[in-house]
Amino acid sequence: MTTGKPRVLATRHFPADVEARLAANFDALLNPDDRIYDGPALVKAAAGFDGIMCAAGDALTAATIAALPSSVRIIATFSVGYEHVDVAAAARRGIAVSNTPDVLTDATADITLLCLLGAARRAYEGMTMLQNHGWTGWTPTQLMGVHVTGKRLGILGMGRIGQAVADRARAFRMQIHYSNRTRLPAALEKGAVFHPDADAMLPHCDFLSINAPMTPATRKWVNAERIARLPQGAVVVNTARGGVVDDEALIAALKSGRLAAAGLDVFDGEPRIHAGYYGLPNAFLLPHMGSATVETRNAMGFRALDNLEAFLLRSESPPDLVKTS
Ligand code: 8YV
Repeated sequence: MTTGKPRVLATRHFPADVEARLAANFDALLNPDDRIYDGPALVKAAAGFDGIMCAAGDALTAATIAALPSSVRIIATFSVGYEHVDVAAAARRGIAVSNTPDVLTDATADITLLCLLGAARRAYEGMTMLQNHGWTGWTPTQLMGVHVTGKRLGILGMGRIGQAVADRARAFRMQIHYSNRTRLPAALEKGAVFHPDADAMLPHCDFLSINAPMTPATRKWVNAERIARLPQGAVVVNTARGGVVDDEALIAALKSGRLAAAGLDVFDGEPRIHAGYYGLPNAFLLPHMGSATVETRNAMGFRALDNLEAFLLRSESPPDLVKTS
């Protein structure tokens, strides 16, 4: 039965309030079992749909987008990152692409500090000791970690999330260094030291936080050569995209003690993460939880819907239209 409303295919099971609004405003096909569509399955499922609401992890490659039915006019991703959508291929088909900026900035910055502190203060080792009944008592030298307050934090990628990380780190009196394509105005820089050359920033980073998107230029950016430029015993934090880190190099540096610790929320090829991370005591690892609060996931869903509604219900440009670079 057709409702006369535009048709939207949801590739994932989204939060209840988001699905309720999706179902109220569109003729929506939900995915209550959260079955993952591969490319061919997505192409098949999208027949007759006007829009697709997808998420990171859905591989909307050039080939998949080229094969989408002509009914599809918009792909709205439930994420700020959109490296999983071939935007140029979508543009060639005249398909609009939108993302969800702003609404996950705070949650992601919060989890960056969790990773930074968890790594520096050996939270994983402490929790494991306790949970394994291995704590025989306090000792003066037990689980001594890296002091955070007053240290230098280098941020690669000073966009919305990088700036929110810097704001939080200032509460720890950290000295902020950053590298970004463009220098921020003084009001946003707030005294942070700008490094036009990201490599030149590395010797100043007791802590390095990756907050840059995944692009061909950032792929495996944290490699053996760059790790060698960091101070001995530095801590690396990544809450952006796993592909920005060369896992082999990071794991080797964690094993050798060249780096004191790493705090990671994202992984290349997730959820099949590099086996070398398992059992590494100085790796504080989370399963891509940066935006995982009820408030944030609802806000992401509503933001994706704002875009679908503007485009499909009101024939307006989606407010968060992703532009081809
Ligand atoms: C999301 C993210 O949860 O929005 C992003 O880019 O990395 C995550 O926080 C995920 O991508 C959902 O699609």
